[in-house]
Amino acid sequence: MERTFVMIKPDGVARGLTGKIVARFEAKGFTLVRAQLMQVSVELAEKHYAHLKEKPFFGELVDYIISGPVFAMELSATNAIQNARSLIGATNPVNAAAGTIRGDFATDVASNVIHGSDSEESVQIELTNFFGSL
Ligand code: RTP
Repeated sequence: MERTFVMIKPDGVARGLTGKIVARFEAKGFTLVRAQLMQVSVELAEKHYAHLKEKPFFGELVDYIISGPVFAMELSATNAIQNARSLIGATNPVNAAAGTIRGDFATDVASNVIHGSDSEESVQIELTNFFGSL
């Protein structure tokens, strides 16, 4: 079993999609290990998106991720990282296939409902950043 970090972003929580999204992961075969509804601080937002610091949309991205509570999850499954990315779909909802979370629930790259870690290294960093421990 592998673990991954997935976060329902403020637009997903505000739109009442948390239950539907968790159900999709559970139906696929993921186990929910830890979860918390939490407010992201500016410090955590800037750390989480440090790789995008030079992008013109960085300020908007930070404002968006702190705009309301997020639902942070640790999920476990076989090939959890890749399977979660497949369920989530392409970053830009325009390119996300129907049947994926972004394909079904999002239209805008700037508010694309959900985040999933993209590597084992990111999982370790993000679980530590969001839950305070591995
Ligand atoms: P994520 O980390 O959220 O799963 O997304 P990702 O790896 O597929 O994409 P990444 O390049 O790390 O981008 C992180 C988030 O930045 C926002 N974004 N906005 N306005 C824009 O053009 C733009 N481009 C990216 C998205 O919310 C994306 O998920």
